[in-house]
Amino acid sequence: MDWLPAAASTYAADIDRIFYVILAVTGVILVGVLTVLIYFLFRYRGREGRKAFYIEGSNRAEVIWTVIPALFILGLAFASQSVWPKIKSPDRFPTDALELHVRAEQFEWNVTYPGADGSLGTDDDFTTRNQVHVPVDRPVVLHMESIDVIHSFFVPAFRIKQDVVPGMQNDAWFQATETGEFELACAELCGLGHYRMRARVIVHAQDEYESWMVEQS
Ligand SMILES: [Cu+2]
Repeated sequence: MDWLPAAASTYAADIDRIFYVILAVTGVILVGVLTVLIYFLFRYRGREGRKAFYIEGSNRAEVIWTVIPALFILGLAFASQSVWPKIKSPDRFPTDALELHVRAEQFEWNVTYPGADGSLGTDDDFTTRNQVHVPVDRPVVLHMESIDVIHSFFVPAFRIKQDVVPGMQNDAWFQATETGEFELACAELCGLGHYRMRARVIVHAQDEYESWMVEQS
């Protein structure tokens, strides 16, 4: 459906599927509860000569309305098991990935690239500010740090959102499936300039990326 942002990463469709399942389950429950609520508002409205009466409560009803939602939540947890660990568990990150270092600070994203030698922490590393350049169809692992407060790395088109907590290294990965420009926004209210803590993610074709790298380093 096109009211979601473009789905431009390998796991975007998996995330969307879970989103729609949860939306359907909670949507049906919402409509059901509201329908009963509105019906009861009319059915039991105050009327002349009608006395209020006291309800003792029912253990059976309580067990039913506790167990059924609990089963739904367990079901959703199991249904998402094939997706969540694949995206979030560091031990399942792609191993052949391009590794970038991301330093978040009030109010910008600084991205360090490995340069021509392909490894971070060497002399030919270089950094861009509020721009993230990545190649298409290649996994990218982000090693992220914040130097001040909590920020959150959010690229809606890739369905990636990862908090970046000061004092920790927070890793995340994605693999873009489309070339073009996408928005990176900070998704954690991080101060007065939070609204302008955004960057462009530029997804290059593979060969174009190589030449961009060489140009920069
Ligand atoms: Cu921020």
